[in-house]
Amino acid sequence: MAVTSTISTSTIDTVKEKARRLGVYSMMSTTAAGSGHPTSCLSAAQLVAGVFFYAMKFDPKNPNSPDGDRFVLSKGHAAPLLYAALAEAGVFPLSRMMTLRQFSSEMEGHPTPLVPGVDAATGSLGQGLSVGAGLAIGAKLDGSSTRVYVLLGDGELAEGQVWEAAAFSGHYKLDNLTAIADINRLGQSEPTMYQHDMEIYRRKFDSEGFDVQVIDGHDVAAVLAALDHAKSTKGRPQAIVACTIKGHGVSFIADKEHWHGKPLSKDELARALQETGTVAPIPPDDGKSYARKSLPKPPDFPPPAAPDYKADAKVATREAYGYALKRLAPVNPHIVAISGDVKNSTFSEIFGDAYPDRFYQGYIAEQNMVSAGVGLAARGRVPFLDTFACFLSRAYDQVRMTAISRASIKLCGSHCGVSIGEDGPSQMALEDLAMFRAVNGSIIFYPSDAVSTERLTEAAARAEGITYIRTSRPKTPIIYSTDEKFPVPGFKVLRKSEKDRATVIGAGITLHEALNAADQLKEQGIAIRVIDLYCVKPIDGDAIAAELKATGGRLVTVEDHFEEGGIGEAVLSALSDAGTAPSKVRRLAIHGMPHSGKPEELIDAFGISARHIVDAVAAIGS
Ligand SMILES: Cc1ncc(C[n+]2csc(CCOP(=O)(O)OP(=O)(O)O)c2C)c(N)n1
Repeated sequence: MAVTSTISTSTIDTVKEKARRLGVYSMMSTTAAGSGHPTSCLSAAQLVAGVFFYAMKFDPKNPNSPDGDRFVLSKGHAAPLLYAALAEAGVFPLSRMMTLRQFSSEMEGHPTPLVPGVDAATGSLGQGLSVGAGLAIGAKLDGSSTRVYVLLGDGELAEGQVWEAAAFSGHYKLDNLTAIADINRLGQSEPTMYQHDMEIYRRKFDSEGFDVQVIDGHDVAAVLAALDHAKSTKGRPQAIVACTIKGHGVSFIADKEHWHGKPLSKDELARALQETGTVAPIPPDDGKSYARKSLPKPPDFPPPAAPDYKADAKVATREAYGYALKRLAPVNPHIVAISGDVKNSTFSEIFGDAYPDRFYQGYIAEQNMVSAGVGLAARGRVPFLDTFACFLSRAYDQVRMTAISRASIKLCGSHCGVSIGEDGPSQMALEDLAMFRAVNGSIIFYPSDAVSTERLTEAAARAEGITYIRTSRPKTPIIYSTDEKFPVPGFKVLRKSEKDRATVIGAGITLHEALNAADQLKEQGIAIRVIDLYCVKPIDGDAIAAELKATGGRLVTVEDHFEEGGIGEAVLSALSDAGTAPSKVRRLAIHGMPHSGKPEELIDAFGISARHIVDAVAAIGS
């Protein structure tokens, strides 16, 4: 319900004028660029002007300050409107805003954190409310009064992730989070499902625990009153559901279909400005970049206590991940964990039980979990996010956007491969290495024992960008002494002699099969070199090449993953980058559709057991 308030006429007039200018600048910059979404900007001009020039606590000289309020443009295609607001606020000159979409400019077609004032990349619709929830949780953890505003489109509200985020925000009573929904009736190709049925949107947000106000989004007095009311709301997030017109203020584009994503021609712009009024001429850009020079990085921290395992213990790497987080927690207060309702399988509950204030139940909403991690990272937190490795594929677009956000998040995927056994193929991750290898700048750890899991989890906490930790379900023996170091990139040579016939590379469960194969072959008088590829990306191709050369160039890779994009391909491409190739190679990987069964049975049936390694070594000869 809209609320009356005592906002002065001059304040309202000031914001009205700001909104007018933001609309004009959006049309001008998109016309200059020859592409962009002016009609999507015009529907939200009053909303954004209200946020930036009335509600937000915001220092234009330090626009990413954690002390300030945050704005997330979930409908990222309205970037020109955001850039106009930032320019009008004085973050950078208006002339820079006019470099929209140019190769030499940080003002890209959709926002990225290279633009001062932006925390996360948007443009893949549906993710902004989750980012906002992460920022809001981060602010609460910091004890900060920061508020977070998120602008969403109505077409965008069809994305399931928006409602994952709404449920999450409502559940955690994020009263420092305001969602503003720009209900302009039109999507890209046709009207939205609910068009201007405001009641549906009211009910949807209400059912997730939001305080909801339905307003006329072009009535500046109503917008400001709604923002005041949101600010004063305690105990729950707020939604301002704003009825708007796409292309508002320009008669020949307002509420018209087929104008989405179309800039005005120069003549059309001139006609539009006759209706909206003009602005002072904007000088040409001087070429000076305003791109942010530094983005949030994981803070450094002192070494944690050493892992503590008996040499003869058998511990699953998934369980060691939980111990690692718990051991890291006291030395790194920035660590926060979210689990997708599997904390008792991924073992993040070991951390959560010890540090309940830093653990969030993400429920079964992996997309929200990943994007909330981006918000947390933007606030200087070190987010560890976990689920079964196979379910991270549901959030692959969010992972991709994390890379564009240059955000440092840590993902742990447990239950990789056929070695999970009885649960069957729906629970087995067999594509995850391929998926994460393709992500720009990603780091992939695949530990084989509890000690390396702990050390690599520590390395993940220190790493910039996206780090993926692949853990396994079965218990495995301890291989390493607790003071072993695991450099990145790197691998460990676990069996080595002058007479090695072949290099066998495995990781996780297959490393143990390779060690078993080495023992069997030794009994036949055959020596092999065994490598633990604990870091699947990046790989030091020169160092692998040196080991390979010493074994006559004969290579066997063995992995609990489909052949495509896994360890075999990773090793071969690293060798190729190092200017070499194996003389003979066998790649043992999962082929065909796996099935329920006992782990050992499946490892053998799908061709990655010690027996198959022995055969592969025999096949590539001496
Ligand atoms: C996940 C995703 N799907 C499709 C698109 C392509 N796309 C860009 S804008 C848009 C329409 C958005 O409509 P709405 O959210 O109502 O925003 P408006 O432009 O109307 O303000 C679409 C389909 C996208 N960017 N992201």
